Amino acid sequence: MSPQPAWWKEGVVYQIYPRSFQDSNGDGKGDIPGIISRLDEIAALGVRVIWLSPVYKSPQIDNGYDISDYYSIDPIFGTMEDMDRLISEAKKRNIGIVMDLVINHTSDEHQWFQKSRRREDPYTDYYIWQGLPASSAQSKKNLPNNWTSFFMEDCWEYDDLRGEYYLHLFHKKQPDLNYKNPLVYDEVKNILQFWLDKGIAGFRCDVINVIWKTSLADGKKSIMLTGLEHYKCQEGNHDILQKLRKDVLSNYDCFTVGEAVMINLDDAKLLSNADRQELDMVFYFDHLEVDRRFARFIPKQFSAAQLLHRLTKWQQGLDWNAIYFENHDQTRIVSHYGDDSGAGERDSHWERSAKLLAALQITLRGTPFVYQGQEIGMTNFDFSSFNQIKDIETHNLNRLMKKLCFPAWLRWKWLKLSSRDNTRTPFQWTAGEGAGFSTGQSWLGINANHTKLNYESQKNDADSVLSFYKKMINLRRSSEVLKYGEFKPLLATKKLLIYSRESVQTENSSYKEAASSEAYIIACNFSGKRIKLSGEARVLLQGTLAVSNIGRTQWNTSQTFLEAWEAVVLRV
Ligand code: ISL
Repeated sequence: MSPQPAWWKEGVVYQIYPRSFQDSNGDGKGDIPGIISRLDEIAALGVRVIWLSPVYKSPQIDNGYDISDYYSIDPIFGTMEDMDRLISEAKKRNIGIVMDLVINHTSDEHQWFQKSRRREDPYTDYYIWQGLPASSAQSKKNLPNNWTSFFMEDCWEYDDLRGEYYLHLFHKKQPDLNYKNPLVYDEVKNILQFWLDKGIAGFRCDVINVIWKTSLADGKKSIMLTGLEHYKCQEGNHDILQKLRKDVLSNYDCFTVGEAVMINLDDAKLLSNADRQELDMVFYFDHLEVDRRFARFIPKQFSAAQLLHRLTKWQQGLDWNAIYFENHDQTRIVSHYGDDSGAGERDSHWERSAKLLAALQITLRGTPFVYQGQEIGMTNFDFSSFNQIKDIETHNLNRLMKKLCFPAWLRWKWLKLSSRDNTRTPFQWTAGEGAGFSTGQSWLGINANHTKLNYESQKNDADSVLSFYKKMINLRRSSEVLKYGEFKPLLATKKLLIYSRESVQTENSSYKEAASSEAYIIACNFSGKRIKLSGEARVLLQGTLAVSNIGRTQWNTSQTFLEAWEAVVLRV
């Protein structure tokens, strides 16, 4: 069934992590005036929406995902006037602004929490408070239950003033809101209305599938997230999302994309399929964990066949997908699924694999989300020790692994690969001092490869990674089939995957008959070596060359191999 057209399905979304994008006042942290100064560059990429990671007032314990006031901008990022200017200046370039909605928890410095711990009505039950457990049997640590947090700690913090424990699924300075309290729901409604009335284009909803805790009973012991079964995708959670849609979101021309942790396909359908009237899209993690165990923390072998298998599940399983390869919690895709050797050099495995991953992402079915720096092929950080890392999750995981007697070399090897700081290093605008990001001391280390890998050296280079992203985004914009056509897996091996995008046909017309209408075949070689094409692959790869990432000018249908890290997009 072909998806209902919508503007947010047609455009590309560009995610900005304000702290690392562009600093305008030399304090070493990016800010809103810095983003405004780069709107023309963003518009030149052909994006239709900017997703802004949090800029609200915050103690910045978790870089803004700990909000102390939803109605004001944190001074490190600027003022509300700056925010209004960003929304209007972006609109002039036909770019909508999507805000990050972090409502599973607030900062413990939010006035709601300060009043709640003092039992000041009506805030007394705005959070999830528990007295000391009746019998210590409940939890050997004498905590209300045995739940473990996303940041590898216990989930309960005792508050002396209140004389009770409060729940925090993330850091102890991020207490969870109590959605069983209708006043909390009203507060959230007001936040949505405030920002939508400012003319924003929608919300990216942070961990939006864990906000309703059905019970606080002990969870089944598990290596990660003990207790998850009591708060993941609960009925109450779906009710809240349907109410927010009916009460607020449906009154505006906007869209929502929800980050949904630990979900399977059925969970995603309930959260985002059109007939559910909840979210418009969800971010799942499955497609980025092909070569990982335990979320993204422990590496294992990559397989192109496994990747195609997982992509196919979601591509064909959901009404509409949110297609992302990077964000501020993940690692750089060229270092993850590609090969970042020769970073910044022409026709290196870095350049080829960065372009291959662009061709793959932009030709999948769904709304593409491009993360800042991905469009120039930024790589994982080049840190050499833990003290260069700022991310609380990485430090907590290191502490836990140390307690479990993991040797230092192994802890560094695994955490270097998975740390969230890999995508948080400052944007590499130039080869110069501070990479054109800041004239001050940047809050996080700048990758030394910025001398060769930077926006400035790519912007006027027709064969750069940046130009390739622009080409792919343009191709998608001009193609109904790349936007709305169905996705079909055709062939996959350990290193090679081939799939097609074709206009939605009724079931009784075979593939060949459909040749009359526009269709594309995409083939990607995920290895640093030339691979021989099987007979079956050669039969499939019939068509005229639309895009090549290695400078081919035509596709010879008798082609018998793909070069190292080669991708071809053929029009059939
Ligand atoms: O990526 C993760 C799991 O693989 C976790 O790092 C992440 O904590 C989880 O996806 C939730 O992320 C969101 O909420 C967190 C915040 O730290 C993340 O930056 C945000 O994306 C708490 O608000």
